[in-house]
Amino acid sequence: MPYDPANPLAARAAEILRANDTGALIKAAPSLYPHQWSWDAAFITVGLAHVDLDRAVAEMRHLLRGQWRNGMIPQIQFNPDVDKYAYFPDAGRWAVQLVTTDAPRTVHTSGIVQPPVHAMAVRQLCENAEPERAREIAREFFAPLREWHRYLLSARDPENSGLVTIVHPWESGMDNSPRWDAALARIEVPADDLPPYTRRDLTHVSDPSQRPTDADYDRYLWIVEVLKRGSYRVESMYERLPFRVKDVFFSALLVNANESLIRIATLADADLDDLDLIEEWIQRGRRGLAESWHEELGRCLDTDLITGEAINVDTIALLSPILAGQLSPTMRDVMKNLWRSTIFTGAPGLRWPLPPSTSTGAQQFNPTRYWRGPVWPVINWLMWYAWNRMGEFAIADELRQAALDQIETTGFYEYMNPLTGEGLGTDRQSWTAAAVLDLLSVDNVTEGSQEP
Ligand code: 2M8
Repeated sequence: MPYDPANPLAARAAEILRANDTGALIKAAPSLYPHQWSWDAAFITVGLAHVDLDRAVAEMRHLLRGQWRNGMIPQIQFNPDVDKYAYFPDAGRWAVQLVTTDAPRTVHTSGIVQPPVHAMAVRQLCENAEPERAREIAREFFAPLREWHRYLLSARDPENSGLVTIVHPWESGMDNSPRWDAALARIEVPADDLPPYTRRDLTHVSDPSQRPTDADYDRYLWIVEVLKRGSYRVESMYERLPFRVKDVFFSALLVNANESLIRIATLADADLDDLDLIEEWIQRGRRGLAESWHEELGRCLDTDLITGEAINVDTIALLSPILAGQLSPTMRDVMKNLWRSTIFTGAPGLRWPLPPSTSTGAQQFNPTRYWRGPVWPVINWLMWYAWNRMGEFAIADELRQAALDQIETTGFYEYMNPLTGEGLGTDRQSWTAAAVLDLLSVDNVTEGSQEP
């Protein structure tokens, strides 16, 4: 279904993206996030592809200006037009150009990553384009995406496990999820060695209880310091890094992204060697996820590499297998039951049957604090996309309806209280708008989403 400006929700979503567009990049949010974030840009591309394909292509092209020579697509590309005090840590704090020649010379970026949803976005661009234009788009983006995935499967997987190691909670995209509590709590911040700083997020979100704590912020900044002192060369300081986790959600998204990359490679007439390589990455990823499955618990879990222990917390990451897809019939049932159980959409007291970022029954559940309970519209979108891809249309349709109702009632917030439906964080968040645009184009996604 093409974008319909007569639909008020769609028109409002498109207007939010236009308002957040600086002409060069689309800010993740009007003031809390005034730069280009990596996975936000990919989600934005997915939604914008319905409204203005060329602008969506340009968004992805802009993001890739920030790609490092080692293939890494950084978490943030800084907007040169905003005041350096608008967001912290700013480009000066990351200082990537001072410490590594891998970073681009003229574009300022941070020095870590975010989840790899970019190939999925480029695949969406191709699916929304006429055949010749689709081939052009595939040819433009194939090699940079292949190098990005190669980076993740080499520098971030020295064990050859098929699972990606994240070295900072920000890399997971779910900054202060309780998944990271124990690993983070272990980090001792040497007070005399952490350069002073002022948080900026609290000037935009009036209630500090919706954001991470100061103690966690110190740890976030300390890991940045360690990475900077090691010139952001994760491979060479791997064993010394204070935070090292095999992230199943990230790794499942990489499997999904590699499947999209196969499609892009085919359209781009890539070499057979490339196709074989990507196929091998997919198999490796699936093996890694299978090994993260704890039969006795019935769960797919992250592993803290420093202790060697599995991280057993009831968060949205338990649903990672559905992102990778191709589940056995048994596993498919396990995931469907989990989705409908009281851990997720069947939890008592939910305003809508939408999955809380941390289960309402978990001891760490907090309905208003960042990634510790609220519902995230962009995660609803991702889950909808995954269920559709698996051919589970009943679940997907129910989810779509609830996700759209939520936004229609609450607004285009960054996250919502799962119990009251109250909008939290920033309003007019770009990826929330993008999710709405794609949710409103059902026939497009449903038809094109059989398992690869
Ligand atoms: C949040 O993260 C940034 C750091 O990357 C922050 O808290 O300042 C997360 O929700 C992340 O997933 C998201 O990409 C970013 C921008 O929307 O905000």
